[in-house]
Amino acid sequence: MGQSEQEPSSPSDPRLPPGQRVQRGWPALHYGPVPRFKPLTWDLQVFGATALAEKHSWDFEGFNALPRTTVRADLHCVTRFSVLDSDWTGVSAALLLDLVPPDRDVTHVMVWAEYGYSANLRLADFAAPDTLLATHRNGETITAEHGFPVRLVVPRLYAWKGPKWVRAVEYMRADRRGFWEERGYHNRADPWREQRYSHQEEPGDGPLR
Ligand SMILES: Nc1nc2c(c(=O)[nH]1)N[C@H]1C(S)=C(S)[C@@H](COP(=O)(O)O)O[C@H]1N2
Ligand SMILES: [Mo]
Repeated sequence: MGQSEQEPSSPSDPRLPPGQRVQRGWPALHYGPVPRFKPLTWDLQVFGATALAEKHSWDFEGFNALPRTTVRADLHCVTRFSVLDSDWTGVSAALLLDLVPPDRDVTHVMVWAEYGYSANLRLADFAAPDTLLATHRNGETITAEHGFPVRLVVPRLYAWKGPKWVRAVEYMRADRRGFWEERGYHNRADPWREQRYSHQEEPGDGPLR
């Protein structure tokens, strides 16, 4: 659970949301096994309420041909460690929204990973300029345990909102809870407001349970 190598907390660091500590290195944290990458059958799909009412998919080669950007960002795990200053490179979620436009009444997306892991996001958080479908960190290809070939990075939210081993993005006309959001974690997950658990939710933060 990433308990090693925690630096003495420096609560004055303005990059640290409340209740977080700086983590050196990069622990791997996930539920279940690391999936094996199968290049011939791998695809990344966009489905649900697309503007054209058609599903879109890229194979591995097609996805890798998309233009990439790099953002420097921090990763905040709800278990209270933060990995600061990673340079993430990948396909920006905003570009994906341009390439496969959502229908005009789409409000949320569900990002799906191997084995059915999922995380729901408000469309505005998915469309944020620092949200990436990341393929590299600090110039190196992301390893299997960190989500190869593609993981979502949403720096403004707790890291469970960033599925590793992403396989699909579902456009939704209403909010629906993802994997951890169904299991007691906060629907919105803003670390700056310490939105850790679903019991903290206020009306409007999520769909009814
Ligand atoms: N597919 C999948 N993605 C996942 C998870 C998971 O269990 N499965 N865990 C999340 C959580 S809780 C965290 S903190 C980050 C950890 O990313 P890292 O292992 O690269 O540090 O991955 C997120 N993405
Ligand atoms: Mo986490």
